Amino acid sequence: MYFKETKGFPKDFLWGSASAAYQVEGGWDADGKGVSNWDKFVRIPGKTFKATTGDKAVDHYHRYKEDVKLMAEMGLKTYRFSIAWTRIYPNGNGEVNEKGLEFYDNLINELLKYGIEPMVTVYHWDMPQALEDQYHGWESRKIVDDYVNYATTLFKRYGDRVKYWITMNEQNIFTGHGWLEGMHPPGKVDDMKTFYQVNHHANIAHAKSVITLKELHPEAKVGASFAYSPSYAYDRKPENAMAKADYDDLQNYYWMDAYAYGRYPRAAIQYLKSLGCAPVFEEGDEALMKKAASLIDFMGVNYYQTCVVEYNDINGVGSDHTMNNTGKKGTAKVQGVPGLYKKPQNEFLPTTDWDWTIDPMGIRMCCREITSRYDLPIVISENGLGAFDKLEDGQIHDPYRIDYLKRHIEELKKACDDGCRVLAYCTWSYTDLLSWLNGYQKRYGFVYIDREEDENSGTLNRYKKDSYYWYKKVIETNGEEL
Ligand code: BGP
Repeated sequence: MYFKETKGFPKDFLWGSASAAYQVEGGWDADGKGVSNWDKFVRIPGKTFKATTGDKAVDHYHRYKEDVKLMAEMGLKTYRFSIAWTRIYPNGNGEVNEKGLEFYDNLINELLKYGIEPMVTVYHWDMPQALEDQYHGWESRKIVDDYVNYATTLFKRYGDRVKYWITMNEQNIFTGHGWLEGMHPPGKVDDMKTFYQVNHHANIAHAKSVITLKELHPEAKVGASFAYSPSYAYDRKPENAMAKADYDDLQNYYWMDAYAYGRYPRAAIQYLKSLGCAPVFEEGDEALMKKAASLIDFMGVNYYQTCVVEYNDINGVGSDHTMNNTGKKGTAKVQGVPGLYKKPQNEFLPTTDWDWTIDPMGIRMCCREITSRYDLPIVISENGLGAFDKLEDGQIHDPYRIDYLKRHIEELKKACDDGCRVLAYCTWSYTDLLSWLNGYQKRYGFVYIDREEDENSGTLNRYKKDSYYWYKKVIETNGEEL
């Protein structure tokens, strides 16, 4: 039926929670796993908060049964997790590692045992280092075949049990942090031309894998997860409204249009051409992107915050390649693109300790925009609050997290009432885990994990936070009781 007849969350709504392999698994060299770009990057001094690594992470690799049991007790409907490419193909291509495949067989079977729908992210940033060494990873078109080969292995092995697939996690973030900000591997700065080419390779890898998945499993549901920050024009000054249009074309539609329409926004390409940075297409790319766009089933949205956009003249602020990674509130600086826009703080909204704007209504705006522009179903694949939590007498009182999630879910419910077809809501994250650049002190989970930045501290024991019991109720009542 085209129009929804019910209000609130649909009956079969997937209440979920999410993680990523590098952030939870640990076992970084266990059972034949290869070295990833992140295994290497975290060892470069100064790259991560207090030099934290995912070597051990929260040891999900060895404790997945305990973690899944906690999910089952909570009543979780779906668990979104990613697969480590290096467990499947230690060298990125070549020999497949059966032990790695088995780990995810076991995890998937464990989830299904409790009726939890597995939602698999094919790529959540941990690329085999061997591919970096062979041909500079995403910079080379060669990665397309290796990615598709890896993805196809997953589709064939798990496609009988996994219905929901996410090809890429936050392509905009891993490429932006990797080639413009120097904060993620390969740590390059302001390399605009490569940044756009890398994105094009990722789009082709995504497109080919979507097409392959649908050939193998036509009933599968697939999309990509985009880090979506809707924007507000600073004020009603026309030049600020135009700055917003530039921002949206270059920062939001550039990715979402690629997934949903199979093309890049025209104004963005014109701008990139003027800088000599437009991506180079191979013959057939356009058709591939269009075909994949016609096949995707949903737009995946990782929603954390909105932003304000103001015109920024040609001599204005650029990016100083920093962000608040310490949790010292108020240390983030205004960043921008000279000649286009800058992003001042929104004085109407509070922020987290890491200076991320808290804007529950933004999640409704994401849904409305996607519904109007693409008319696609939506999977909220991440949403959550990073905070300092305290374990006291085996308990963690996190009313701030409950409040954050409650207000976002209220707005999401309104989006459903507005007619948006929202299929799932995954909080970030299920257990506490490694924050890529912020160590273990920035916590997101419903389940507290006893560990600090230091590899040898903490028992890694699991504790349910207050928010765990709260979300259980939310699931039980299908979002009626918040
Ligand atoms: C998203 C990533 C996640 C996760 C989350 C929180 O961008 O997909 O992997 O890390 O953000 O971010 P952070 O850990 O920086 O607080």
